[in-house]
Amino acid sequence: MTDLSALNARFGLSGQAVFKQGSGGLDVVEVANSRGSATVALQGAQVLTWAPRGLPPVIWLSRAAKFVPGKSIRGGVPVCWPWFGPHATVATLPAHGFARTVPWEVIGAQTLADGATRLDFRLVLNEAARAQWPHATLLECHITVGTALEIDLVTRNADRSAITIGDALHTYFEVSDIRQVTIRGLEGCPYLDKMDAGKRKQQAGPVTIGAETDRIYLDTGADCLIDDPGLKRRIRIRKRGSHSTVVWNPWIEKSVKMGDFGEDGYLNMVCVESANAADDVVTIAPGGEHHLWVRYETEPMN
Ligand code: TA6
Repeated sequence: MTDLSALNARFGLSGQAVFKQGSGGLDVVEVANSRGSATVALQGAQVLTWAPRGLPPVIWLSRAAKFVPGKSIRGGVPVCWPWFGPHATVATLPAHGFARTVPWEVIGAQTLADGATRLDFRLVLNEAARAQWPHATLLECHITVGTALEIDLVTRNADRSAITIGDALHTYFEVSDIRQVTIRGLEGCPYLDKMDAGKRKQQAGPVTIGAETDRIYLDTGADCLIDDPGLKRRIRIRKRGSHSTVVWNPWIEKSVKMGDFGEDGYLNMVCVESANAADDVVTIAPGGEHHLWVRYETEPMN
């Protein structure tokens, strides 16, 4: 049980960042400043919501999301670590790793000069996590909430041997209608099509979505743009330290089967995930570190 009063005494920022108990008893920190607002769950250091001040939400959170300690939350920015997708050899281990379903420690909170709020979290590997990942590895997540949302996921190898990780910021973006949306920046990229037995293909033109879509674009460091004519806005996704971009929408059948998308939830979301997946997994030398960094911003689309 988290001591919320102690957290607020140590890291609360009056009028800007307040730690409180959220849905399902999951502790969250609510951020509101002159430039934007967000909610972050301490489980998984998971951004659940974000909106620049005076603008509609940019991050999608399912209306049917389940908030159960130890279970993944549908929406927001789940942190996938230390592997992406199914575990390479042990099928019983959780998809996308364990980082998103364990409590993280708060290690910092500050107001930046431009009025944005920065929150710092650290994942301390508990016994269950070390059983799945027997390496001396430190993981931090630094989240900056303002008119942009910045997330820096930092893996440090404190072991005596190299480690290889897959990771992702598995971000759910809010859109007016997925059928009207265009995703640019991946033109010409090779991708693994998980809807076609993982076959390797090449992207021709911008990405549009009219059915279940699950693609791992490889060897791409490019920014992506989500053009949303319905909301007359473009979401710009900048990234560093990510060699893969995953595009996912479950469409109708899969979203109903998953049970936590809500009625037609699939229509209002698209995942564009900055990742290191499949061929792009990252090896970190002893003493080394790897940053997976993203910056999300919106701009009007005329
Ligand atoms: O990133 C796409 C994906 O790997 C899909 O295959 C689908 O499984 C999605 O992640 C959601 O996974 P989750 O474990 O959060 O239900």
